[in-house]
Amino acid sequence: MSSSLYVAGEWRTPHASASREIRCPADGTLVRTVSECDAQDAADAVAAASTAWRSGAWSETPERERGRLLERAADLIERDLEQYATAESRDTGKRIVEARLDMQDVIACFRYYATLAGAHPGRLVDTGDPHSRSRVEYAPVGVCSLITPWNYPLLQTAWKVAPALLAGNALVLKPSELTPSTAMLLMETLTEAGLPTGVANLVTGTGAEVGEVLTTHPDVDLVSFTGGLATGRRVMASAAATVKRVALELGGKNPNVVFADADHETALDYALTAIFLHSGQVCSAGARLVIEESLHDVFVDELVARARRIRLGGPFDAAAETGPLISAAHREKVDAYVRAGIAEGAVLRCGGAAPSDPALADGFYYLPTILDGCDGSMSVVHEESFGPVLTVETFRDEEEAVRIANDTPYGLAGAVWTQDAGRAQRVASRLRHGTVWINDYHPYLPQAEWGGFGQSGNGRELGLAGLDEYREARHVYHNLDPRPQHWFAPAGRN
Ligand code: TXE
Repeated sequence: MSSSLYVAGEWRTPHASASREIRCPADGTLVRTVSECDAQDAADAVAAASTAWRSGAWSETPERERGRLLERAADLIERDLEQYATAESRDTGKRIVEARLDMQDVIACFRYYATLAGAHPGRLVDTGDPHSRSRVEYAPVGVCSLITPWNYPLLQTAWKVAPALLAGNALVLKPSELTPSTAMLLMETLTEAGLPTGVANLVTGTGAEVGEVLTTHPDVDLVSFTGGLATGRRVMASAAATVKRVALELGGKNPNVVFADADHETALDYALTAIFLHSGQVCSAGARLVIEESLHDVFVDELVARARRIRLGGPFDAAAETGPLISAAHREKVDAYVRAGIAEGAVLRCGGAAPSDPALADGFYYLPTILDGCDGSMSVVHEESFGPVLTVETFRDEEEAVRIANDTPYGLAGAVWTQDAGRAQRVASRLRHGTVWINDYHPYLPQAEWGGFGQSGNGRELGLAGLDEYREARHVYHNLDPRPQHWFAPAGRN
């Protein structure tokens, strides 16, 4: 077993002797055994970050130099891309081609934040008075706890680490206990790129033990968390006692709205990738098909036919189109949502079970599933199953389409398909979701903000707002000609 506790620039032996086997969800093969760190290990990591932060070694490094380090990190990840992608595939079970794309997106994220170095230093403010000057400038927040999930392990890490470092913070990263490998590689990369000792630290372990310390420790100034809604609520409550800054990305239940005038072949094709990419383990997955009634029958029949043909397989199976779920427990959860949907009146059109193929028996696979005849009262429609499960709802007019699409406690992403440009814009501007696609699904850009309305979370990642999460605005007011004001009685007056 190699240590997975990276503190103050070295791989340390954790206090706890516990360990965890990381097994590939596609076939159960052992990937590696890592340390299951404890609360003391987490506190040590916070102490190291705090020391590095207070030393000023990074926070006082000019921002342009910090940007150059991000550039170097991007170059190194590019150099080691195959190693990163393989590690990510083995931890998550996702296809190697997808993992490679994820790594390209990681590189793009580091490069994007590198381009912001020195570009937004603050602004002068007009005081309206020639005898004063005023400016707003930015300071790092301090010590950041970055807590990430298992579906896009390094990508979601990059969205946090790159802006946190550009802004001059120190950090403690806690990856999902199921997928730590690429976070471990990242520590090596950042060190090789020249990051000062203690600025980036890594603790592997459970949310209950390590996560608890990272969200309550008084020396932590900010918590950025991506994960499930229930855990997000706990994180926010834990952080409240010391009024930490909190940024949450908590998934979604995203509507894919298809009008009858949409280009059918394209809408069909994208409806499949919207939900079945990475077996639905995508926070922005198009899990709710909201389709105009007149198009429903022909569209859903063809969707079902195509979903049945999707080929499941492991990361290195060139014929596979999508992979397994992350764990047995997660597959049970997904299946429970499907059962509940059927019990509440949904019609199972395909899937709804693990595949019978013996070649897939050692993995946590689940067949692409379509539930027809759904409505907003069903738990499978309003709660996130986070699996390859598509629910189908119908609408009769634009008003009803918008109402159904917004009928969710979440608000992360949604799409609208129509050839009527006016309608596309009208609907897009009424969707209460942080990302809206028109005649597309899934693209995102590092330079455009990502985040949710409603219970999909608060704060934003990516874009300039994604940097602002990690910096404090400070207003500096300079009186150029200070004189007594005599608001209160001057000295000597009775
Ligand atoms: O995630 P958790 P889980 C959703 C999806 C999924 C559900 C549960 O619906 O089915 O969440 O998945 C850490 N304090 N998403 O249970 O628990 C944990 O160790 C601090 C959506 O796997 O949210 C991990 O590092 N941290 C999502 C991280 O939180 C704690 C991606 C996420 O785990 C903690 C993944 C605690 N008390 C799941 N408890 C998205 N938004 O993309 C756990 N953690």
